[in-house]
Amino acid sequence: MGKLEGKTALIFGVANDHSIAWGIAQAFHREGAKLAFSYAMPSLEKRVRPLAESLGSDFIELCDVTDDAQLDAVFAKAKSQLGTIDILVHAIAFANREDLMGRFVDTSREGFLLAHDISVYSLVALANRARVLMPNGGSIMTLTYYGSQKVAPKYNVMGVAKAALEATTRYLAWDLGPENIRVNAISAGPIRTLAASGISGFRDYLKQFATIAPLHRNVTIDQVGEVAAFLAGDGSSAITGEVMYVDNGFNIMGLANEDRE
Ligand code: NAD
Ligand code: 0WE
Repeated sequence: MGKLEGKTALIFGVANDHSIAWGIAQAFHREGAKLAFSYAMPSLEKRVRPLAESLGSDFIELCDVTDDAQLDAVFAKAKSQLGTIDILVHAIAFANREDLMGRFVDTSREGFLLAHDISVYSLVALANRARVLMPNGGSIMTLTYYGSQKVAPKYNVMGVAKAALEATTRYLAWDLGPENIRVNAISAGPIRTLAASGISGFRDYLKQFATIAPLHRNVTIDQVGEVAAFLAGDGSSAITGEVMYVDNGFNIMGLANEDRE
């Protein structure tokens, strides 16, 4: 029997079959969860619908997380169509492309607020709507990156937003603990997804990562999915407010050793 049998998951952040959220959805499906999906823009429906349907899902709703009315609509639909949920996945980030090049010091107020609205506040907005659909407790998770802790050149305003996202994870864990809702973050190593494809030099970034990481390879969306399934399930019932690294050990390193291998 699957670890997530009898559980329902609402997943935000599938754009295509490279998305980390898609790796998570597939892992949840293998463990027997019922799945529901939300996508950001009308143009994504043609990609997301067939993917969702391939895992037996018929809940596929539009929601731009910057719009409270769309947030309310998707949760109203979830209440009527799903009843209660057990798992919420937040795999959403966005910053203006020009803020992911050049210098952080040049970030505009508008760019800073946009990155934080979409990449951080959205977790609060989703959690507060999800918790009322979780009368039996639940598991909420988000995706973060090590650029929150240490400077990753060009990650810039996203690094600052990820630091806020990780703090948000902890404050939500404290607030929702009494409702038996756990809130955790997965800090994934770099993966070539739609969000990464716009980044110049990402190839070298992946190569450098695999050189430095103790396991000397890159991370896959399936590997992130397996950890997400663990965080979603009862096996992690004592874990909340945590940032779990799924990065082949990259984050433990202080100095690189270019000679090894
Ligand atoms: P992705 O492009 O597949 O997913 C990002 C998602 O955010 C997309 O589905 C996009 O539609 C959605 N999104 C953007 N603006 C939105 C809005 N206003 N409303 C609703 N949805 C919106 O890329 P991904 O790499 O799978 O990213 C998922 C998460 O993983 C992000 O939080 C990202 O920061 C994080 N992450 C990525 C990597 C990496 O290297 N790819 C590493 C660590 C963490
Ligand atoms: O979180 C991310 C990427 C998030 C992201 C990506 C884009 C590209 C296209 C947010 N907004 C946008 N806006 C766009 O217009 N990652 C962890 C992947 C990533 O992005 C980087 C990285 C890594 C790793 C950017 C610079 C340096 C490293």
